[in-house]
Amino acid sequence: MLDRRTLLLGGAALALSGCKIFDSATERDSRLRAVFASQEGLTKFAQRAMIGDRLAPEFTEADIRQGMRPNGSVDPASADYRRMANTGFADYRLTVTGMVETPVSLSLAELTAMPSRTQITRLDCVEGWSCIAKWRGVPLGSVLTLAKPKLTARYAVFHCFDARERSLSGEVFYYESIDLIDAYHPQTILAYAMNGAPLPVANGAPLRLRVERQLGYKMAKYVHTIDLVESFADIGLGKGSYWADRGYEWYAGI
Ligand SMILES: Nc1nc2c(c(=O)[nH]1)N[C@H]1C(S)=C(S)[C@@H](COP(=O)(O)O)O[C@H]1N2
Ligand SMILES: [Mo]
Repeated sequence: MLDRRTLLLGGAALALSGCKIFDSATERDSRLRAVFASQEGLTKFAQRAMIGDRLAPEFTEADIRQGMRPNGSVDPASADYRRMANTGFADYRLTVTGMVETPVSLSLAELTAMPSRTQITRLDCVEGWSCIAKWRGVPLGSVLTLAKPKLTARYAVFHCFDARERSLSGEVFYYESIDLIDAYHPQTILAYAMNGAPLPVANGAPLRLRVERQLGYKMAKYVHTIDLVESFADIGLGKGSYWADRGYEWYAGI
């Protein structure tokens, strides 16, 4: 039978092994320690340990029961975006920059010519609803590989065309970020088609991220630039995303 002493010893042993993880992490990389030590780091670490490389569930055509409910921005107002939308995004380019060996700029034609992945997946919004749709796009990993991320790059930051609000220092544009583990996950794609048709403006045309093991707000719509960074401390309010800057979790695992 467990007595109080055994419990205490067990607790001490657990605490010790916990410290050991932190200490060896400290020796290797002090930033890693900071991540583990934070509450969010613990949540992310635990979720990662449980999901591993698992795929998010995929569905069948019969599971697509309704249109894809648009949420957040549905029609970016910037002049640049309006002009592009009016010409079928013929002069759209995706820029991949930052900590890469070869910055690249790709047209929609170039993106759609790359090998694609199609997946029927669900978007779960933090507001409590979800929608299933069929997405087709280019694996984000293939696009990053073209740009050759430097070894020190840790996050992909997605910059979007839609301003969500106006602050004293100007317009505040939507942005998101994921780490390179999620970026190279096989279901992480830059989608340009939805339910067999070009991606509608309301759902993020011409290109939006699908990162299937996280909540809807991670799936940046209207992406124009992917910036590879070592830290997102200097971007926006420093939390790695428009919504993380406003109190939501950066790692929104489901
Ligand atoms: N650029 C941009 N991306 C965005 C948003 C946004 O307002 N702007 N809203 C997010 C939220 S909260 C959700 S739930 C999904 C909604 O995607 P949908 O419009 O295709 O349903 O987009 C996400 N991506
Ligand atoms: Mo959302």
